[in-house]
Amino acid sequence: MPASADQQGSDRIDRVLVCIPTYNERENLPRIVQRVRAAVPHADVLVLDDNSPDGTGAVADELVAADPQVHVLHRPGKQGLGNAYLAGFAWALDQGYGAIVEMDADGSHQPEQLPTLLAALPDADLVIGARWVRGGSVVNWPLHRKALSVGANLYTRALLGMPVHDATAGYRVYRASALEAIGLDHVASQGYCFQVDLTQRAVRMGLRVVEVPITFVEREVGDSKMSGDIMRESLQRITAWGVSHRADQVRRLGRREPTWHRL
Ligand SMILES: Nc1nc2c(ncn2[C@@H]2O[C@H](COP(=O)(O)OP(=O)(O)O)[C@@H](O)[C@H]2O)c(=O)[nH]1
Ligand SMILES: [Mg+2]
Repeated sequence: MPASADQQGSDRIDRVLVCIPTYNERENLPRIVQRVRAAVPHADVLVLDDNSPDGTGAVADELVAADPQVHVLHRPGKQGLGNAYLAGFAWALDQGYGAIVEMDADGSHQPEQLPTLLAALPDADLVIGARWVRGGSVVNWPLHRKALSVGANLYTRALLGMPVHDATAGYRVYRASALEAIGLDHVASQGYCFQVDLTQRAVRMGLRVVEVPITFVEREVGDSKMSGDIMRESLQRITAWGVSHRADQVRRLGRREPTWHRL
């Protein structure tokens, strides 16, 4: 297994697919798709809709009919953000895309910043659009959401010891070869901790993770799907990964082997 997925040399990183998961984003979807198409005209779009009760799926069908660069996967019901992305990634790899983007539908991840993220990909396997780095920011988030995000990142760093400042961020670009190297079959995270899960898998494999500062803008239309269940899943899984990582470190120290977080 090479340290860098780039060494495989098989990626066509100019073949870009922007994956947009949607649950009740009827009003936001046309606007975000139009912004993506304007900001990065060579990128294709894949909408991942979980049978939204508000009819987002029908709106997606209209966009698909109007533009051959827009695609949709209709899924039977709400199965979580991570689950939607896994379906999108499998589709992207099957279709031969070289750069696979994660982007929220609600405008928080500004398509106009995507060229900056893509510009970092030649020297990276995973580019994270980061809020909690110098130059990064969050606009219009209430104090409790900021505190939750900063706290989750501090907790994640403390437990997992990763050299990443915004492991929970959802604006990302993966090289196809990075997703292939990570192997998606064993990823069980369904909700938002999916982001932390893939970050730790990438770091553990020695893939190049680069953070690029972004300005995250809170949605103006529609409701957040963040919930107590999502937070509980994240807390439980990150704690379990942390305990297993620290136990592994102790075992390796006993055998005088290097630990993966010292990159
Ligand atoms: N397909 C799908 N999309 C989801 C699901 N949960 C959230 N999303 C989408 O994920 C993105 C981020 O969700 P959002 O509610 O804005 O989370 P927040 O930004 O953390 O408040 C949005 O595009 C949502 O529509 C889900 O279960 N399935
Ligand atoms: Mg949002």
